[in-house]
Amino acid sequence: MFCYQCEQTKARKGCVKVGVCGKSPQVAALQDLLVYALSGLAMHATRAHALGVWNSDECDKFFQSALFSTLTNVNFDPERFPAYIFRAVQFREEIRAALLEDSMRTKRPFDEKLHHGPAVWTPKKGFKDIDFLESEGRAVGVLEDQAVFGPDVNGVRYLTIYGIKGLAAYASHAAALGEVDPWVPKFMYQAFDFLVSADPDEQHDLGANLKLALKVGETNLRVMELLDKGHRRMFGVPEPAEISTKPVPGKCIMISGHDMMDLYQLLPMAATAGINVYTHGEMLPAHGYPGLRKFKSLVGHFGGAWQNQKMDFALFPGPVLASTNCVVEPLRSYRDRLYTLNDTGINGVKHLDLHDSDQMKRLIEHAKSCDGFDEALISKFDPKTLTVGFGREAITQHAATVLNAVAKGELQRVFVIGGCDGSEHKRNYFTNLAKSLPVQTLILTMGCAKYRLKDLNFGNLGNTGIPRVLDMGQCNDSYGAIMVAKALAAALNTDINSLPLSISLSWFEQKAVAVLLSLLSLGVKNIRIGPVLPAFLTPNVLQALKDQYGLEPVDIRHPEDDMHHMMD
Ligand code: FSO
Ligand code: SF4
Repeated sequence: MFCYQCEQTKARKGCVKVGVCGKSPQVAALQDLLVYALSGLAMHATRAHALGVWNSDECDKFFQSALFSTLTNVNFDPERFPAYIFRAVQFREEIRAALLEDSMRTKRPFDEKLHHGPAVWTPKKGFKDIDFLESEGRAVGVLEDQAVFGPDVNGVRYLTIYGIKGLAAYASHAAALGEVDPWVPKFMYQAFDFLVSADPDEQHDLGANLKLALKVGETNLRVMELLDKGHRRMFGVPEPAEISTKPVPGKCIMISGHDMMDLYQLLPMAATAGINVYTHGEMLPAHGYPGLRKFKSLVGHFGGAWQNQKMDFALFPGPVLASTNCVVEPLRSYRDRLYTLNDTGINGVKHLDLHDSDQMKRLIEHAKSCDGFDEALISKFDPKTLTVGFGREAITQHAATVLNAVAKGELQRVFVIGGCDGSEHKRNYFTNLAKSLPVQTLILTMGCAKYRLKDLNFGNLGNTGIPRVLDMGQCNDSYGAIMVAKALAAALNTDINSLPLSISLSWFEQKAVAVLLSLLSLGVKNIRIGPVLPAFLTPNVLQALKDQYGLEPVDIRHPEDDMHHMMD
């Protein structure tokens, strides 16, 4: 195996024996093969769309969901991948039939490029032989591409692929909320088509590849806009709210991940059954939405960021649902209480469909059979209060106060500290950076990176009554931060890069890659990224990004130096 798609990759080069995340070589090969099969589908879809001879919402949805299954910490179950691969080939053949029919009818020549590689790949031994699929997958990964394109161009190709994976994940969340834009999957097909079938000169051109990567960022902006719209339409505008982490007595279920629709599905059923629901990790921002808070069954939040799940899930006295990333191989102590949903999967762990009433009944029975919280257990926890819900609306409501604070010198700079969290000690950098900031600063957080600051008290900004740390929500709510920055720039009659605003991006996986590309596509400069740089970007490519966008690595050992540079 060779995988270097996330920040924790082995020795900052690539996982080769087994993933640091726990991904097996078999799953790595099956995921590579799935991406290969999807690129064959994309080649056909691009041509069929251009000719107007095929369109399928179902295929668009499948394409996004299949890509989502290959993100870091989503699906570790080898048994799930043959079905994804089969479906990708099945859709490809459906589109091929439409293209052939069109060619016969119109006498338009059938594209030669559709006679090779992923356009025609079918497993000789069928789709059920996992070992055979694994051997096929081993021949179509990063290293095989690198032999063709060289490290620089290949790095940018994978920047695009990982960005599209993040984009696909966000598009899946948006689709769950009923928000789709057909332009988005069309772009994804075209991007994969470029990667596998553009003319060789273009495929090897670093500039053309960088342009495509930025287009991924631009498309991701649209997807984050859809998500923002969907969340508000379904659950209302987020409002600041304080949540105690003190559990309450009673039987319980916990839900982690990003998919608020899963929580929305769960809450009424839990309410009817008298089961309390807790959020975990990236579900915390749910408490800011009026349309979710209205359910009495949503009683609180338990635990910290995704990387604490082994401890948090083990302590939780009820079933735990992993709606999306990040889920990891469970401990034996809670394995039988864990359920995966949607595209998440763990070998041997129950997979649940929240829309299946029989499965839901069994989940509720399971919760009733678990211990739940009682006073003795509750007394073992040290409760904290978390504040969420500072969406773009809550912040822009205070725009006049903020601008006044700028004029009075009470506010010198706004820092965005957002993105992912992770277990590495070096991620303390983001805590230390925040601690080093002068009191005349505001800090906007989003994503699970917020957990790095949750135990600290930063007080208020001068006499404004505005807390210095404002949590804007999930990682996709970086869209809201962009809207706030645009509003501030408009009010001050300037552009985003001239604002007293610094961005420190804590990246871990492919959603963060998509967000970074979105920021670059807007021309945002001088972003600092860490704790370490993506292994797939070579020194030459990083230099190009530094020259063009001022992209800098964080200085892990000297957050104060970074603070001074940014304040200057
Ligand atoms: Fe975190 Fe995981 Fe939201 Fe990521 S839970 S690390 S960027 O998946 O998606 O912030
Ligand atoms: Fe390694 Fe990350 Fe790939 Fe897992 S997802 S195998 S940790 S690079």
